[in-house]
Amino acid sequence: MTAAVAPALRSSTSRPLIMGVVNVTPDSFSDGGRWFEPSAAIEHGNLLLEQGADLLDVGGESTRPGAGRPSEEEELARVIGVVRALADQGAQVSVDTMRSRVAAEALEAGAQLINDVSGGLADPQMAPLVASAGVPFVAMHWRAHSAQMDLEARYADVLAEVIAELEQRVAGLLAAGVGREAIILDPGFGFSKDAGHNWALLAGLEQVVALGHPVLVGTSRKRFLGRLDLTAGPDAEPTPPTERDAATAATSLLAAQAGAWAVRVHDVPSTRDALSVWDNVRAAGGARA
Ligand code: PMM
Repeated sequence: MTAAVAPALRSSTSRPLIMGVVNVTPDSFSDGGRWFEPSAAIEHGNLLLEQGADLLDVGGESTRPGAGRPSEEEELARVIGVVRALADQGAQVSVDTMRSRVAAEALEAGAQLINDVSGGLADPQMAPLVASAGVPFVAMHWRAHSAQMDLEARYADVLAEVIAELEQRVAGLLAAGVGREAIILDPGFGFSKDAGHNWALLAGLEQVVALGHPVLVGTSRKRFLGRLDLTAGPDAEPTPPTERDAATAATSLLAAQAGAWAVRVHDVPSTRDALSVWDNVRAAGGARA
């Protein structure tokens, strides 16, 4: 079956879509369990929509470096009710999971997109599920689960290797029957990448976009944005995650400039404003031409 990126998931404006993060986890690095209760998660999702999110990414597994994995039952218990409640209210919902069963149940509950940080590598049943469901699928660049991911942050040329590994993922997904148009790519900021790798990927983002798939960018509140002074050395105290939203907004603007399809963020207003700046400058430039 040939899948397609649902028209509703396309940007109606020239700017990238804003994917608001709803982490239903007790231990995410970025918002540390604040929305762990389902009612709090649903309320938070609604707030993100009011603030201008185009879609919501609901996840029940923390992928912070070193994190352990919840059981499948635990992950289902965390996310399905939240997905259903938000989808029932008319929100476009993405489920952030590496497990095909969680993805399948989330689709039944109303999710419209599967966001798999492993790109289908963690669960061999994920690609067949995506192929038969015909839904858009985010394939992120990934090398290992959280417990080992920092050990895999070794590259001779991070941009070239991430692009080559994303191309391999696309080939694997196509071989499993996933439609080319269903595949959204993500370079996987912070996943088996140190700060230098993340900056290099951001600098080369246009080359990821040039692969011809919609590109999702998830830099929000990540470690490298907590250490902006590159002269300060690796032992400098990073700023807390919740104080990284201005830096995140700057990366959202760079993502827009590189042609990204969507940005995945925790704080919607700051990114919305940054993208409006980009949109307005583009419109003014276009009007002059
Ligand atoms: N980052 C996190 C979780 N899910 N999904 C995609 N596609 N891209 C990302 O960069 C990404 C993701 C980790 O961040 P969080 O713990 O704040 O959700």
